[in-house]
Amino acid sequence: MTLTLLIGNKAYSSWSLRPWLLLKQLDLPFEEVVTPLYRPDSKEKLLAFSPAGKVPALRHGDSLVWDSLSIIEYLAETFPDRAVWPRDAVARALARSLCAEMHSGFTALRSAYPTNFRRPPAAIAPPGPEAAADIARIDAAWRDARGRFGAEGPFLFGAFSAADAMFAPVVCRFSTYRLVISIEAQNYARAIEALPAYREWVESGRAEPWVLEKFEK
Ligand SMILES: N[C@@H](CCC(=O)N[C@@H](CS)C(=O)NCC(=O)O)C(=O)O
Repeated sequence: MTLTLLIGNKAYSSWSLRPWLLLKQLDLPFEEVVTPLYRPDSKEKLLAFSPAGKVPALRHGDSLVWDSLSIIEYLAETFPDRAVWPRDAVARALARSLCAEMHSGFTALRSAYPTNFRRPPAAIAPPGPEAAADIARIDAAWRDARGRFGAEGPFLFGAFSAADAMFAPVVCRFSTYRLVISIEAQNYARAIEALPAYREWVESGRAEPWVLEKFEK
């Protein structure tokens, strides 16, 4: 059964990157449908695929799943032989908590530093107190997961997991805007950036013809 993933512009769509990167890392073949966002016909195209009218969305046979976290859980359930979550229960509880925290939070960081894979790295305005608190919390969360569960590899829980997929767009924000993070967080970010799949996403985003001014401030 074919997996078909609906995604937005690779240059800007942080939510789309998450399931895309996870599918690649799990070595699950899939077809991608790229729909450029915020154009006059975008909504109609998104709604033709998913009733939520947003990316990402995944079609798999009769199943349609939307929202990056739901897609992650669907993949974990449908492909139990693939390591979507850490095998250890304590690590898995932390991984799920971090994913939920990322999914529903860090709004100050997100709005001050939009994901933009095309933008040449350069510092812009320094973070205000709320964005600085978001950055500090993410840095601490990464160090905590790596310190407790990361001994077997370079990722948050050693081997690549859903938690890394969820935080991958933050790696882009930290690098693009040259935000100050700890050496441990920098090393983790370098491990994500070294992934061939992550590189593939970045290159594809840079090659896209669409420019969205609201993400280019
Ligand atoms: N929480 C959702 C967020 C989905 C979302 O807001 N996607 C944005 C782009 S990254 C979108 O589809 N925007 C297009 C629109 O609203 O028309 C998820 O994780 O999938």
